[in-house]
Amino acid sequence: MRGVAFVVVVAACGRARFEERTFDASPFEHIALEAEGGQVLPDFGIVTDPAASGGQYVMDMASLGLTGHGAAIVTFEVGGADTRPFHLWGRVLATDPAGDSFVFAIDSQPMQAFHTCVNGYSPTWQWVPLTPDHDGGMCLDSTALELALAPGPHTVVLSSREGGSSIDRMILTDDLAYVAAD
Ligand SMILES: [Ca+2]
Repeated sequence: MRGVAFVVVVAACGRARFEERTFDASPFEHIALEAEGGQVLPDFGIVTDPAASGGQYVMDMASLGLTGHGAAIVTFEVGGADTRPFHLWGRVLATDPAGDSFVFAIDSQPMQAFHTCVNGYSPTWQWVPLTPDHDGGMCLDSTALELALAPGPHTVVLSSREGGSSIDRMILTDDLAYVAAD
């Protein structure tokens, strides 16, 4: 039977947040993060939605089109003893091409586009992997990007690329066959 543990992490800004980890017999590590669980800087904002995990999600509140302000910053910790590949999944709302991407970075690694349209558009929440940004943002490739993560603390930064883009929750997993779903 699968269970979850909640680790309280006190961020530098003084806000407590919850990092959820599985602790069943699975050899894999899954780290689930609420997008609204860390720092949210304008023009990003927190929106209430009963269909969102935790009842809230983060939206880029900037005007539609390419923008440059705002961020959601969430810290997490990788366990284990070795650097290994992870996939990142996001629970996103991608209704149309006007608001379907963020800029994404982990730690000091190069920033890249996170296209939330790689599984198509939908009026409801869907899970999508972070993918390599090699198709010019045309959302043609839904192959998950491998992120090499060492044990220890890390920071995810989502910043503005297209106003209206929305994200609810993220899962980092070293189970490279895992497909996130509700
Ligand atoms: Ca959420």
